[in-house]
Amino acid sequence: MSTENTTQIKKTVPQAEDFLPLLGTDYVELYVGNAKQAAFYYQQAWGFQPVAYSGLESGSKDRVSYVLQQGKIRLVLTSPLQPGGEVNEHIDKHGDGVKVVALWVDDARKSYEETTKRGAKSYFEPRELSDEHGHVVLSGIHTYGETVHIFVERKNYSGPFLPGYKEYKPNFKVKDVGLKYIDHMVGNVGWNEMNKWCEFYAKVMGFAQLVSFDDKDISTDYTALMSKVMSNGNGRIKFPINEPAEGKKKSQIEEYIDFYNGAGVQHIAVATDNIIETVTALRDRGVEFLYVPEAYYDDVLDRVGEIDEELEPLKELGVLIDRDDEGYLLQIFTKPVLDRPTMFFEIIQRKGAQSFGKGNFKALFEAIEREQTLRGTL
Ligand code: TYF
Ligand code: FE
Repeated sequence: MSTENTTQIKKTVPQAEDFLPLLGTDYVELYVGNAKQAAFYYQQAWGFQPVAYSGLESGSKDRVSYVLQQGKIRLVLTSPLQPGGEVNEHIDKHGDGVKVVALWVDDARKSYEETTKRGAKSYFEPRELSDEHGHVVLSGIHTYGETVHIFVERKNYSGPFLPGYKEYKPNFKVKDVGLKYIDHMVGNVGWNEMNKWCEFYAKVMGFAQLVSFDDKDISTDYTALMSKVMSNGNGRIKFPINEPAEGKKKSQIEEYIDFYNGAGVQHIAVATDNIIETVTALRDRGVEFLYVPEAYYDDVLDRVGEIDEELEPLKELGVLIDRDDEGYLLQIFTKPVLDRPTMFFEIIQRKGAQSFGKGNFKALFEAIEREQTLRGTL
């Protein structure tokens, strides 16, 4: 190729070429004490359907994993079958929690190269796995705490999940609750570590900070935390990062860090296109949500203006409402889904708004503080 030609090609390449194109979240894997019962919980309460399984019956002697799906959301629940080892150590230190945030890519080798050459710490080098359904390429890097990202290249694979997993279709089917995809996943990191991890996502993974009016500059009573939102190039992956801040009361982020023994995933926000139906179904099945005082609804419409939904059911369920210049959003938060006050879920319905609910922080953080008071950790 002539130099002239090369120059021409370079000129046509967009300036900020995405060196890590991400197609979406591939799966989220939790290490848990009892995967069978956790799977039952996500099935019965959350409406996830089992799709694949790996364990003794499929030749895995030391660990068992259940793969559950709803909409585009894939959850993997993994437990150890033997003493010792990585999974036990993770559970011993953190309790149940997210180990892997897997990212769907076109090229897992390139994803590994591009990120490790920019400073990512390797979790494992690219490896190819195959079975009768084809092959996948996986690679992995570390992020905050003991959490990792695994790049999943599955364009040459048609099996139910990954090689090593068997299709798993129990006769028992539960009705889904209308969850569609993962909207964002939030990381809690240690004191003064937010910028370091935002820089990691910027430099190592090519993300940019979403400079919205959501930057939580924190010095009120309620919001003893700082947060920035990092997003990948096409906006499909959004990772807000929180750090604790000094406040009048103990930061909810510090409480998390204490109980999780370090940084980790704080909440998984899942999208629905009918939050009233989704939350009603979840509540009927026993999922517990943070309580919001009725007074929140007295003047909420003055703040957010007209909305398509009726206010009464939103108030009855405790759904929060916020607006930005692009539209509005509806959101609600569960109580922690584990005994430790660590991970929880957010249900979110976006009606144009691409922000994260800044207008709700006061009500939300007061609700969290009421729970902290009950735990005696405030
Ligand atoms: O993801 C977000 O930014 C919102 C708000 O501890 C939020 O869901 C921020 C911090 C937090 C809980 C919720
Ligand atoms: Fe959120």
